[in-house]
Amino acid sequence: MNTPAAIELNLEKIRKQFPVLHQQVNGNPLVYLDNAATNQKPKRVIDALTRYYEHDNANIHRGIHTLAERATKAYEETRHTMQRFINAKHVEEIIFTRGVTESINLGSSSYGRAFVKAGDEIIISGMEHHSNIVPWQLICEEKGAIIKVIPLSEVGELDLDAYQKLLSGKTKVVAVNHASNSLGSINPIKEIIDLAHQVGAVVLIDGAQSSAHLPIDVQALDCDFYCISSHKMYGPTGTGILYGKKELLEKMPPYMGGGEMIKDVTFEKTTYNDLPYKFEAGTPNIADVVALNEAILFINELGKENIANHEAELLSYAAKKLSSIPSVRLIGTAREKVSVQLFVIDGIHHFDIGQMLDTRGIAVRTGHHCTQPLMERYGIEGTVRASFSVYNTKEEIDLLAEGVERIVKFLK
Ligand code: C6P
Repeated sequence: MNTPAAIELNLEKIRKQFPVLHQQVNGNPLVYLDNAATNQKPKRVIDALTRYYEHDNANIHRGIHTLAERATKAYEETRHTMQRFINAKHVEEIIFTRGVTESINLGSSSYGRAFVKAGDEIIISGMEHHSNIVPWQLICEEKGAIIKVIPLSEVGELDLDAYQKLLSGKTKVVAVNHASNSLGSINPIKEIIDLAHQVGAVVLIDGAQSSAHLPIDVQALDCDFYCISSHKMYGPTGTGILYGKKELLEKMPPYMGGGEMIKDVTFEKTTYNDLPYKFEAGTPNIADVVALNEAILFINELGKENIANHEAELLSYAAKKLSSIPSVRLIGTAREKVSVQLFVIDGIHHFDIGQMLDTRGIAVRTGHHCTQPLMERYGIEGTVRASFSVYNTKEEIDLLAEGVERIVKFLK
């Protein structure tokens, strides 16, 4: 893994690499604070997409002509870069998907179909995204298995004592996020994984909110599955990966049938391709996978530690500024967090806040953030969410705080 020395990031230089940031929205310079939904793309990623379509476009793993070979090479190069990015032992442990949602569905459906049976238990946490709840409910419904939920404290930290009590010989799978898209909490996944392994359960980690911010070493973590979306780490939409331990993936049945995932087809019987192709049926999202390579290199060159340090500074600055505004209430104040901050203003609907901020060019997310059970835990319907990325500045947070202050003054 590439770990450049700790450096102060040159924000001006970084911002120049993101064309989308340099525009006016509703007559104001864009302040993009919706990075947990999807972050923006540096020019090198956009250029890689164009370059691919202008020079190399062909289907992969099929043709023997020059373009097909170039396209295949570029696609497979991203697999190798991703292998190094998460320190996977084998390159065939990296399966390209459409993103975390598909990665979790692939994992839950294929592993679940083969190994989950009636009466088994699947543990998730109270701060999961719907993508890490519903796929497990589907498999539980099909198999007669049961979901158990790890509770969390008021500040947004998982209750590990309660987790230990939930674990038993019946636990087949533990599925939790590395970092919460709503609360920002970074979960102690190494401890969660080790405890699950003690009862023989496999562990799937939803890495949607960690891949751009936290170091990931799947071998050190010893997780069984790890899911990543490209578009949350400066890469294109529509692609991502499922990492799975080779010995597990080999035992799992295919998720989808079609071209590419087969060795031999007759009307009587089909034999399946080797990993990773067994799980990559059909023509994949070649161009976006190719451009994802540039996004990983972008992160590596800046250094995740440097990115994380900058974002941590932004987060604590934002938390301080927002909490000093009368009637603003922060939700999610765990000790370890990625750069996501939820807040509500008592008496003002979050949609109104979002809309009024948009008139000032400030993009935030409002609503339940695809975590309805979590909102229920806090007795609220939704919140405003500001989430920060490597290109954000303290000046932008000042604009957010000023906007919120005005809304409070205007509406109260
Ligand atoms: N969260 C957000 O605004 P996809 O959409 O498949 O790339 O990722 C789904 C997903 C799964 N888990 C977590 C923790 C996530 O944050 C997300 C996506 C976005 O918070 C869009 S809902």
